[in-house]
Amino acid sequence: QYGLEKPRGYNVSFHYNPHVEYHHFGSSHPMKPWRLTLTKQLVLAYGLEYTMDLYEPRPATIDELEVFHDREYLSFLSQVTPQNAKPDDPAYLSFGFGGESNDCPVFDGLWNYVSIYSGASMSAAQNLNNKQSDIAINWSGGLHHAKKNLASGFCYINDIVLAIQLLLTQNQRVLYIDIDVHHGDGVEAAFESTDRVFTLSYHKFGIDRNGYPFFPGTGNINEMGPTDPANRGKGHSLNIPIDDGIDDEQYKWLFKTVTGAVIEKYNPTAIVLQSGADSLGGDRLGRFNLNIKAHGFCVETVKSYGRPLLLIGGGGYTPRNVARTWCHETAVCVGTELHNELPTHIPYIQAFQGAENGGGILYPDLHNTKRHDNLNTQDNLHKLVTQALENLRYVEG
Ligand code: TV1
Ligand code: CA
Ligand code: ZN
Repeated sequence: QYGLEKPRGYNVSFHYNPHVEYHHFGSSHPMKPWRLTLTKQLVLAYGLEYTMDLYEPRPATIDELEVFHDREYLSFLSQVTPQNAKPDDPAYLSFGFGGESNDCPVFDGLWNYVSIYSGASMSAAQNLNNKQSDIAINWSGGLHHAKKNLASGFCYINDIVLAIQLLLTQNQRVLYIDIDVHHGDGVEAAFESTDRVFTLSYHKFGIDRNGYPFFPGTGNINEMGPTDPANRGKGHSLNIPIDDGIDDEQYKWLFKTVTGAVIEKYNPTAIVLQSGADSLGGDRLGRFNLNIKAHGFCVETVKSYGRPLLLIGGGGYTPRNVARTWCHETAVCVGTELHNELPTHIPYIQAFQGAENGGGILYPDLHNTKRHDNLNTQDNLHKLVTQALENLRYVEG
């Protein structure tokens, strides 16, 4: 059933509601929904819309979101506005809003924003369920930190958990893979008590010079889910902690070796890949040194296993490179190669032009923007892989 190269290529669907673009977290906030406008413009400029089925999904309803989130949290989230918000209301802070970091601000249209990106992930999962698509894409989703009653790390609703819940109605085992530079803690926690979902996250892990852990501070190699031997979910999480500055060859080897072992052992019938673009070199919040094609290699690798695939976005804080990467990965899904010279007639072309913006090409060398020395030695990475493979002992295919 799996692994056979399909002669006609893959049916790819693109789930996107353009209203998501017009939301603003606040002027200095690193999360910029208009990176999705840039992504869409590149996808259109390369003509990729003719190679996929396009969907404009409706927003999710509060009842649909309640499959994962608590009712009290949802009713607060659906009613709070910048005008009526009371930062001294105990509910406000306890649900994760505002606070000192202001990672999760209350902004205009917040409820609209969260129900749009969630609706798109659910629409993508439904397309896989009814076999209309082999690969379904939602670049506006991937908000992996949200908990059932807590906003965290720019994430309010966990669209990934909701999509996986839908996939579980048709699949015995779903594999979740997360290449965002941050640990996919919310998805891991949501499925910690089941063996029907395996979560695998690659991320920066460690304490900074200033003594703060890299957000969210979890995801060391020894964190494999619950330790209670009676818990079905024991050992069904794998975390790959990585240090600053990892390069293309190291990451590709690490990803291929570990992901390959997990897929072969767990044998999932569907895969969800969170393709956060903050693992790229030069990302405003990231620490890695990956180029676009090395990031895309992860999509190629997962695609090559031929299982139904839900591909979603996530982090990514240098918008022009987020757009380049997700456009490239859309092309990887449909199986075409894109020319390096960007089409010049596209809106927002200035965002990609000039030496500091990547010189008008699709694949600029992001090593040139490197701000982080590579602290990963071959020896460390080999030990990490050995430990990772050992951690798979609880998995029965
Ligand atoms: C408002 C304005 C909020 C400017 C937040 C960077 C800002 C950050 C801001 C920021 C920022 C974080 C923490 C600190 C925990 C807090 C989408 C001890 C310039 C999936 C979320 C990172 C990543 C949260 C989300 C992190 C994702 N980094 N400027 N906030 N406290 N929060 O460290 O995984 O990509 O940075
Ligand atoms: Ca990750
Ligand atoms: Zn991230």
